[in-house]
Amino acid sequence: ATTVSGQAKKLTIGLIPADGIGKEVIPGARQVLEALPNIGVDSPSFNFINLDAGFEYFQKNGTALPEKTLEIMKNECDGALFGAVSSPSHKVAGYSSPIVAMRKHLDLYANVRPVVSVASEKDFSQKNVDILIIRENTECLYVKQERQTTDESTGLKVAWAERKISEYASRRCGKMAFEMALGRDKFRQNIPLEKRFWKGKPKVTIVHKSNVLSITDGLWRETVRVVKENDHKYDSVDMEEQLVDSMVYRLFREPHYFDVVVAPNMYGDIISDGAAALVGSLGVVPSANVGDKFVMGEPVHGSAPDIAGQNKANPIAAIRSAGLLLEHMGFHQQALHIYNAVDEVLRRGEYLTPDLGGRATTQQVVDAVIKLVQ
Ligand code: GGG
Repeated sequence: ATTVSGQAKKLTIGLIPADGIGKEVIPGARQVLEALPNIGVDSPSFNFINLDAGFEYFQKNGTALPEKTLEIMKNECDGALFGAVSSPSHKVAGYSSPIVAMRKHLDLYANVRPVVSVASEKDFSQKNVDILIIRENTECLYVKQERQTTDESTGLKVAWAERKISEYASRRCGKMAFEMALGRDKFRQNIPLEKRFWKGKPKVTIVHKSNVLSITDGLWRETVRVVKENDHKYDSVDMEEQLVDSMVYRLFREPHYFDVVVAPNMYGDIISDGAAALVGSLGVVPSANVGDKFVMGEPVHGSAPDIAGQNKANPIAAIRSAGLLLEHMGFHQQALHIYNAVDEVLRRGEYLTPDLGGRATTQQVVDAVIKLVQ
């Protein structure tokens, strides 16, 4: 769907705000994309298509992910931005998480989650954290093969969940981790050494629990290791492993120890929410769901029903996710422009939402970013 008129590419972006604060932060991210000036010859312009999904949509229409949303994304969009979904914690007949389904249908096999410190006037972030978490995005326990039986001896219920780890998915996720470790290293070479958060060789940490789950996590660990061992291209990247429990401990004690972290779906989900606490709030951590043919930006935070509709939600994670979307579509300069504007707003500390100790509204933060982007 990318068209070229003169020098400018027109990108069609699907917007799926979904539930809760998704409806506030995704329009904010859209405004920032619309405000991007022409930078370089490749500067894109945008065409947006609003698309439905989510639990609120399910309650009105009986489906959480209409066919039409998937079809438009596949056939008309160059990329997408997703907000947040509030799946209930109990089983609801006919309901299934739309974000889990979208990642699967669009084959968005890696969820890329940068967690980076910002030196701010306000003291909300640990210093010198620069971690890229890569979460496998299509399998693990999130294949949702659950069932319930009754224990014959006690007559009590037993719940089971099947976990899938495939060599195919582990390999491509591992490859993504080593490629990104090389990419980050190349990018850092342009930053003076004293200003780099990470000063050493690039490093990939493989997260697993194969001392207990020797078949599933064992396959994950071995497959990711082999990605490096079989390709000299990755000789300059250090590789190490952490059991997921010690990984969490170390993440909180020594966040500077990590560069790229690659994890199966559920460990990656949990670790990245935890890591957000190191840099101020879940409200600042973005992600991109990346496949070979499609990218979907998505803030790491959820739908936050407690603050939804109050113009209080932090739009930074969604704005950075729009930047990540552009980055993974090859528009590096434009992405950097967004990241720099966001970092400056955080650094100045004048417009911060309540999660970062401020009083600014969602729209005030969006406006502050736009002022620096234009
Ligand atoms: N943007 C991330 C998000 O919505 N997180 C909440 C979450 O993980 N939801 C899963 C679901 O509700 O299905």
